[in-house]
Amino acid sequence: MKMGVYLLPSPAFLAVLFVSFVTLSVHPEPALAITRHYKFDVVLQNVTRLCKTRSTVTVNGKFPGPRIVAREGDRLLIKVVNHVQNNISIHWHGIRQLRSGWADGPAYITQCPIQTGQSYVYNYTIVGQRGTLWWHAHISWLRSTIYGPLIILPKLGTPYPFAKPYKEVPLIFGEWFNADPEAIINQAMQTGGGPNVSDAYTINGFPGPLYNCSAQDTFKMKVKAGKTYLLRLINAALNDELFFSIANHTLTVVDVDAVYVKPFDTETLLIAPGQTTNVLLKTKPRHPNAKFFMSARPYVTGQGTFDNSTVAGILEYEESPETIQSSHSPKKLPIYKPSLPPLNDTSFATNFTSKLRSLASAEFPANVPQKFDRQFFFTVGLGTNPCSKNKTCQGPNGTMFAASVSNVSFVMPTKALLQAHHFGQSKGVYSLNFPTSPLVPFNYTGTPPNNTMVSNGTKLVVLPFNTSVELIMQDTSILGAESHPLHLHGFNFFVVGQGFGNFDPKKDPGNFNLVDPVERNTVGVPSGGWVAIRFLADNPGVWFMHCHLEVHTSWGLKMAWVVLDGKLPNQKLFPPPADLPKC
Ligand SMILES: *[C@@H]1O[C@H](CO)[C@@H](O)[C@H](O)[C@H]1NC(C)=O
Ligand SMILES: *[C@@H]1O[C@H](CO)[C@@H](O)[C@H](O)[C@H]1NC(C)=O
Ligand SMILES: *[C@@H]1O[C@H](CO)[C@@H](O)[C@H](O)[C@H]1NC(C)=O
Ligand SMILES: *[C@@H]1O[C@H](CO)[C@@H](O)[C@H](O)[C@H]1NC(C)=O
Ligand SMILES: *[C@@H]1O[C@H](CO)[C@@H](O)[C@H](O)[C@H]1NC(C)=O
Ligand SMILES: *[C@@H]1O[C@H](CO)[C@@H](O)[C@H](O)[C@H]1NC(C)=O
Ligand SMILES: *[C@@H]1O[C@H](CO)[C@@H](O)[C@H](O)[C@H]1NC(C)=O
Ligand SMILES: *[C@@H]1O[C@H](CO)[C@@H](O)[C@H](O)[C@H]1NC(C)=O
Ligand SMILES: *[C@@H]1O[C@H](CO)[C@@H](O)[C@H](O)[C@H]1NC(C)=O
Ligand SMILES: *[C@@H]1O[C@H](CO)[C@@H](O)[C@H](O)[C@H]1NC(C)=O
Ligand SMILES: *[C@@H]1O[C@H](CO)[C@@H](O)[C@H](O)[C@H]1NC(C)=O
Ligand SMILES: *[C@@H]1O[C@H](CO)[C@@H](O)[C@H](O)[C@H]1NC(C)=O
Ligand SMILES: [Cu+2]
Repeated sequence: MKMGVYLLPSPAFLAVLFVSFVTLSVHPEPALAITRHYKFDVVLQNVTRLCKTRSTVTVNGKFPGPRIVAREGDRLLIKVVNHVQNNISIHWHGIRQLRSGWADGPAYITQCPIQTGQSYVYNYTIVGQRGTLWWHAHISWLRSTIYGPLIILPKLGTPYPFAKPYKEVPLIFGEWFNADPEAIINQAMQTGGGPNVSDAYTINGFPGPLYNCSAQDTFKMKVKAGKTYLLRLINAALNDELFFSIANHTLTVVDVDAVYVKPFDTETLLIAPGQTTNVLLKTKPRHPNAKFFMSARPYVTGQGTFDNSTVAGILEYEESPETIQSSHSPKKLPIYKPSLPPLNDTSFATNFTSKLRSLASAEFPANVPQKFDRQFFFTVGLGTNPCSKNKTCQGPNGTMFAASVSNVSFVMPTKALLQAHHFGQSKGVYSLNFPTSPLVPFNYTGTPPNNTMVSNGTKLVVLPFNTSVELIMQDTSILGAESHPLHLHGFNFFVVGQGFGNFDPKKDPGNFNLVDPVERNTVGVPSGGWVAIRFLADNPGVWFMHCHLEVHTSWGLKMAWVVLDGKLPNQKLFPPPADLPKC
């Protein structure tokens, strides 16, 4: 049996452990921030799942990739060396990157890709964040195998706002494809059709026993009775939001996207690609003489085909001395399965997300902008592009699938936007005319318009430093309403309101929560509904915003914000690093 057991030692132990391969800066005092060095070699590795072996692009030959552990306040220097034929870039998902936008990672947005044989040192400091984030490739579909946890421990001497867990365990969900994901998306972009769906979901890289030829590849978590474990859940799946539950155990949600929330109990949770959720798992007081599945399967509202399979890991209790003395064979223990919501359970999704509230304590306040300087109304959804004359296309009615924000399907530039902005060379690269609201209003969630064609361009919004922004994102029913997990780089935002149907600018703002709304970096725009977010544009740079369903991003559901430097020296983007890749 492959034992996929990943147990994190307690934070105090980690501090000692890490000194062995971390270069300390000049101050060895433990309370001070340190610089942590990592090296990521991007290499091919044969990986076997579901009895199929595939040459896979990995970091350091590992799938999932290595775990980064740091403390709030630390600087990270991560040297990425590209040994494969693909272009590479890596994004540190959810890290604020204050003034260090050069290290954010999305290819052609903040940097040119790291080409074969080249390297780049990502250099950034973790400021005001603690919890679970993650890192992943941010070019094409390479994040299907290039991803891993990024764990931020609180500063030494700052306890968690909940009882110290006995152990901490990252659980990272992914999607496994038997075919090469790069070939899948390249073919789909050629034909205009929907890409092939995954063959399995995974937990820490393992599909588990519910798939054919997979029982050997099961993530197992061994626990002691009567303890509290902190599970750090990360959804790294490419295209699917997931429900997750552990049979016979209740979970307490304490943190999302590296921000503490008011704790609440739930049997099942929902996690969108890009999101993270920390939960406390209290184990049973005594060995239950049973094993328990930890299962995930998708939440789907769209109309296309999808991977409807279920991944399971196994929660096992360690034998107590009494059990070992008794004659039971542990192999014969019964195994319980959780019941997960139906695949289309929008009422569960709505109920769950409405429970998420910022902790909003004196120590961890919710700094919700109480007013806004600029308001934006964006539609998000699918659409089509025409098929070229001598081609047959596999999108709706012989067209090509597309997706857009406010009917602008984003065209990737061939130069990085941040360089173009910083060096005043935007001409021919991007324009600053992204519409503040749709140019042609329509009944967004009613009968779709006959013409589903999108426009396109590399259009951005410019914001002066410290602008407070309110943004309403409205799903459309063009080609079917669908939930879209929207991710904003460079900021956390507050989710001040959400609802179904069309946003009503007269009635809805009256119900906004400006006291303790959840603060995060990725939010699901409800299927056939809208969400309202607020953020303070206090981070100069060029910041990508996109759907974290990778297929929608490929189709153009993305745009970017330019935040200008402020007047003070500490309000300006750092100069570009010398090794910044060139296009
Ligand atoms: C992967 O397997 C192929 C075929 O067995 C082999 O030629 C290749 O060297 C392997 N690659 C790696 C990185 O081990
Ligand atoms: C990291 O970035 C900071 C801010 O730009 C800079 O002062 C420092 O020299 C950089 N460190 C390395 C090793 O490049
Ligand atoms: C697990 O839950 C099932 C269904 O609620 C129940 O029948 C069973 O007794 C429970 N088993 C344990 C060991 O808690
Ligand atoms: C998954 O989808 C396939 C193909 O549409 C269908 O045959 C199967 O019953 C579905 N399985 C589940 C568990 O819904
Ligand atoms: C969910 O799917 C079930 C079974 O396919 C269907 O009967 C039900 O109407 C669907 N519910 C919603 C809200 O779409
Ligand atoms: C919402 O969640 C609460 C608590 O888990 C539950 O009691 C209630 O039935 C749920 N409501 C819906 C509509 O699912
Ligand atoms: C369409 O056909 C013309 C003439 O045969 C050819 O030159 C062109 O490359 C084709 N375009 C596409 C998109 O296949
Ligand atoms: C495809 O064409 C049919 C018949 O003309 C029409 O009813 C349908 O709405 C079209 N679908 C899309 C997605 O345009
Ligand atoms: C929009 O469409 C919905 C669903 O068809 C309908 O109930 C609603 O009245 C429409 N709204 C407007 C303003 O036309
Ligand atoms: C959309 O197409 C239908 C059927 O062809 C037609 O009856 C309707 O008037 C069209 N609507 C618009 C807004 O053009
Ligand atoms: C953008 O739209 C124009 C006009 O419809 C079209 O010719 C072009 O192919 C589109 N570009 C992309 C990248 O989709
Ligand atoms: C890699 O990136 C460079 C710079 O943008 C580009 O010229 C080249 O075509 C890319 N190579 C591949 C294989 O995509
Ligand atoms: Cu989407």
